[in-house]
Amino acid sequence: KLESSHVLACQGRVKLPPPNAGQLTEFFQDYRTLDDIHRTWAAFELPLVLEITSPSGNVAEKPCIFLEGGIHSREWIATSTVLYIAGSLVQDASADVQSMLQHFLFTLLVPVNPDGYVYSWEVNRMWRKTRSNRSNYLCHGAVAGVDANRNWGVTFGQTNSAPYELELHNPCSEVFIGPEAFSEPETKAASEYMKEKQQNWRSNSKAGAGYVAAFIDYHSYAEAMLPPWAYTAETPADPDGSYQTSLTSFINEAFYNTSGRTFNAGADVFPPDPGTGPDWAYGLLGIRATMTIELEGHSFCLPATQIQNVGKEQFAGVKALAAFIRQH
Ligand code: ING
Ligand code: ZN
Repeated sequence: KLESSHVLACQGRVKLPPPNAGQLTEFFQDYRTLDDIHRTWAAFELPLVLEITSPSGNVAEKPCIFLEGGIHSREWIATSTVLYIAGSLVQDASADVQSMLQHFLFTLLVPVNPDGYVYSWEVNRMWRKTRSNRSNYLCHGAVAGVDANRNWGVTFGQTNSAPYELELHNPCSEVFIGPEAFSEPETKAASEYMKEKQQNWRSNSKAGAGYVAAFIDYHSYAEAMLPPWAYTAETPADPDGSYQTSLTSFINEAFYNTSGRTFNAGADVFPPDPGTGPDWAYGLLGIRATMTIELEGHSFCLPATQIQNVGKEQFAGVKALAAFIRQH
């Protein structure tokens, strides 16, 4: 359960007592996290990925659905939702989930930015960026951090807007791109995982190495599905563009059937942003089923009572994604 002090912290930069492991466990009980994740946060700067599949079939050959949440630390519902999906994958005994697990390997990276996540609990609820500490990139003498969703090696720092360019290079800005592409261990690790899988598949396709079939990066809060491109309002050329439009419509049907609402969808829903994860996954690795999903909320401080609703809605979306990939 979310403590009321944490809700209050949403209104400003309130210094909170650090959450202890017990509090976190209690908080996550609602969506069935794995205790190992807490130990991972405590022991490493980076989380390990969760790889979830069924024992039947050759795991190495299965196409991979890569889901990540919490690249921006204050977007707590993104972290909770990927954990909820992990819980559903291991606990849902229904035939469609079992069939999905026979066909796919699910890789879940959550939270992508664990020290930022802890910082948003302990010190500043509104912290968005990484916590990398570079003496030559400080903001008023303090850790500047990098916007990990501007730090991927695609269209890095590219913009037509002069004021936005200044922001992208300002360490105090919420969209600071960092000293170079993949300067952050978070983006480096996530991209290396996907790149390695894709390279093995290309060089080894006769042996049936699995490829990355889908990549979803969960954020909050806009209730939107954003397929490529993020760096421009344009949609990729067909057939990929119409594939992505059909995919978001199909997922929207699943959302509607579960939560009674649909999300805005399209490449033009947000103003252009360079250096984002989904643009890299599509542009560099050719993963067609790629998007950002902006979850529900009217603030970053969604009440804890919404954790399960959003989790259920998004798990329905993941099942639709898997079904769509198998059909097309
Ligand atoms: N929004 C996204 C951000 O990184 C976004 C918006 C999504 C931009 C996808 C580009 C691509 O700023 C949040 N809430 O972080
Ligand atoms: Zn975000």
